[in-house]
Amino acid sequence: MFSSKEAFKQRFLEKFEKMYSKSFAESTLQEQYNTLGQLVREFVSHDWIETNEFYRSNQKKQAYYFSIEFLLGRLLGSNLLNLGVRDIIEVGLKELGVDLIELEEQEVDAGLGNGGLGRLAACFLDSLASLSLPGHGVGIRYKHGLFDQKIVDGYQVELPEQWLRNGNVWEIRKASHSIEVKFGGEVQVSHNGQLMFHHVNAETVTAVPYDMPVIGYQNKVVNTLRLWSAEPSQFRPDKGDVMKYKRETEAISEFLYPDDSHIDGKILRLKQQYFLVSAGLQSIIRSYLKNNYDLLQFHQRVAIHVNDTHPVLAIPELMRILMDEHGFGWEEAWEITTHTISYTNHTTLSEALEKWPTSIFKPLLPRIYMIIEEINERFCKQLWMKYTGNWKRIEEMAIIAHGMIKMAHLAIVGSHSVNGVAQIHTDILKSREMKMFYEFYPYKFNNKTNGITHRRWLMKANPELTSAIKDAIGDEWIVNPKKLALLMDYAKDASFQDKIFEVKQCKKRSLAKRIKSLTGIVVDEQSIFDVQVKRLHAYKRQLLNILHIMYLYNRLKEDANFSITPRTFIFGAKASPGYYYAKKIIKLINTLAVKVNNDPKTKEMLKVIFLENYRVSLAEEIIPAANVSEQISTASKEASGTGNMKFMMNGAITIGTLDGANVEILEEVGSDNIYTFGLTADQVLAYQRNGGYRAHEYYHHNKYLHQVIDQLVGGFFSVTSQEFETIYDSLLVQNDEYFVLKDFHSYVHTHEKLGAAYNDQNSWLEKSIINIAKSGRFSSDRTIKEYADEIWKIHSSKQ
Ligand code: 26Q
Repeated sequence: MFSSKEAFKQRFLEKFEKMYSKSFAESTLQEQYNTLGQLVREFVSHDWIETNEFYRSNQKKQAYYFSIEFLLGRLLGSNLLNLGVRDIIEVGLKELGVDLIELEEQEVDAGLGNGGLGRLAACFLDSLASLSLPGHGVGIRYKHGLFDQKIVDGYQVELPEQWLRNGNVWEIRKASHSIEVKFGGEVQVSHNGQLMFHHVNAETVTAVPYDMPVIGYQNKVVNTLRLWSAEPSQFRPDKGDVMKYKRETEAISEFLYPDDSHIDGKILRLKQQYFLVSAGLQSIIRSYLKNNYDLLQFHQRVAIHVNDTHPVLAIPELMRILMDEHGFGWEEAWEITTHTISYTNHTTLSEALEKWPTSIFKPLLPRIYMIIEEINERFCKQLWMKYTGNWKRIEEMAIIAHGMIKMAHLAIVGSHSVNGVAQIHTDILKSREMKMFYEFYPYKFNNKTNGITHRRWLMKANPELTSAIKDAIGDEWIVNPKKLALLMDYAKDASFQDKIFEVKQCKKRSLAKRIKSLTGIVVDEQSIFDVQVKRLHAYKRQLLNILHIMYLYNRLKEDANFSITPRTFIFGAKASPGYYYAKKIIKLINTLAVKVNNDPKTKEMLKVIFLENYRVSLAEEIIPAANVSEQISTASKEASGTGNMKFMMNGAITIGTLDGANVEILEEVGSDNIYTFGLTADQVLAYQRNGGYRAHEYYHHNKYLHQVIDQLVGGFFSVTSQEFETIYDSLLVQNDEYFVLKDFHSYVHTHEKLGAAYNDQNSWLEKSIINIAKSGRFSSDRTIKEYADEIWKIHSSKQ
């Protein structure tokens, strides 16, 4: 159907007329986008059916990636790329007077995630399909994704996001596959030869699946992302107050929680988690049984992965289904469950470790609570056998203690694999956060360093770089990204360097245009584009970046001999709505921007840009244009980071701490091609242990640092002196929990080296090419192969 542009044009026009019953001359961009999207979706139907049929008839073991977030972004462009029809369609549309890029921009991002964890899930789906692996996503179809951010007078304002406002061409509602999920009520026990548990008086919610195709890269594989939506049940007995029931039911899939670090223990969040898990599992088991498979072999045919602890109720839910609905005894059910489930940890921040008070949990999920109690009791008995008399240790490792259920403990005990997301993160889990569990279950722990899909983050986001690479080394790297290493032969090649320079300039030019249209500010395309885009968090230290810019500004103002290569500092970041400090940092960036950008003495040298509403589609414009990638978290705090990989793949040079996957980036590119600075994780951990850090000493001993900190509260900005007091206090009154002051000197110095290096363009371009060449290791294809081989034991249909 898309074999020739003529065939495409004809189908496109026919489709348009069918959908809109008017002449194409009257079409709007939105209608054109819908038409194309619908056409593409129908085009993949055949392969979708075939893929499912293939998995079924070949009895393929299937993996399901359960995640509370999938941060997909736009789908049209990446679907066309993966289908291999982008060029034909682009030409065909052009002949109809339609610009494909303009159509792509009609699509609203599917922003069903907060940041790293949700985007990782999206990259994994792309890699699973592209590697012809039987692996699918299971998530929630939030009516509203992550809030839209507006900046008003420098402050973040949140608006409800409305990704479904123009419909969603990629999804198919499958009402006939609906599932009933039960909340509340009580558990009755009966004795009928064996103990039987009945969940009675429960409130029922209907989970309706919406399926989205996940298209592999030119391999005819189409996997499924199944997103569940909560609707009022048809089968609910009349219990009065129908409107209240409807409201409360629909609330379950209404909003994505906008918090990615702080757990506030809201009951609705727990409902979301159980809703996802119960609907997901029941539906997997339903189709499993339809194939006449034996549940005793469940773990040989199905792998279930829980993305952080959010879907960890999959463990007691699978136990419940096996025991209460299918008559299994505890031991058998436990054997099946633990062999089915695997778990990834994404954080060591204690405030982000999920805990639920039993007082909330028990009334909402009484049967699940009983099962967790039983898991806990049996686990504690095992602990007692090994650590007899060591009450303290048992108490610390217990799943339920002091009226709280610790979800990470449940995840470790109820799964066969526990992994961190970068080597240093896994090491920290093993040696600190989860040390006691590692000693008890050493065989469960493993590392799976994160990755990103090079299809979206290189090929789609940067077609110019893609063709430069292809011209040099061919296209083997597309299916085998490690082959990007062939570029090493070109790192010193003057004409390839020129090309890479031209590509970067081209992407900087486009971004500069975008910046102009979004903010009205003109930036110098010759300046260094220095970028920090990620969620706003104290530990990610956007503040360190700001203090450095203030320092540069002061030096330029005060010392006529001080000069720098002109720089454009670009920020993008959303703060959780309730995170007061993070919101102040946004205000600080914007306040600094106004000051710096308008000062006649510095405005040729320094620009500060805050791009509002940072999201996947904006990332695709920003990242290819970056010269410098800021990855400056306090060492030990960033589990992996994935932005770091996207920048590297697009030829930016990292300035970063030895944290998360930066460590592995250093390992790949060598110390000449990345700028590392600051405390190491061990040093940070040692300070935390011995309490030996005195932030104010750094304030007193570094006059530049002293100056910028004073400026936060001293009338330097035209705001009240209270405006940034919280930030000032975090540094000097609260002793700078994230070691901003400690690392300041090292950061400034490293920036100086980096700035000097940029001026030697040949050597800079060489570094840039080496980064691209070495980025193959960070393709999520590598990561997913490791999960598939070592954890899930699933196999490619091409084998
Ligand atoms: C949980 C319960 C209640 C409310 C919110 C949450 C919640 C939601 C999202 C907690 C955490 C998250 C997201 C965490 C996250 O994105 N972590 C990042 O994961 C990336 C992928 O592994 C890593 O690269 C980052 O280092 C890590 O910060």
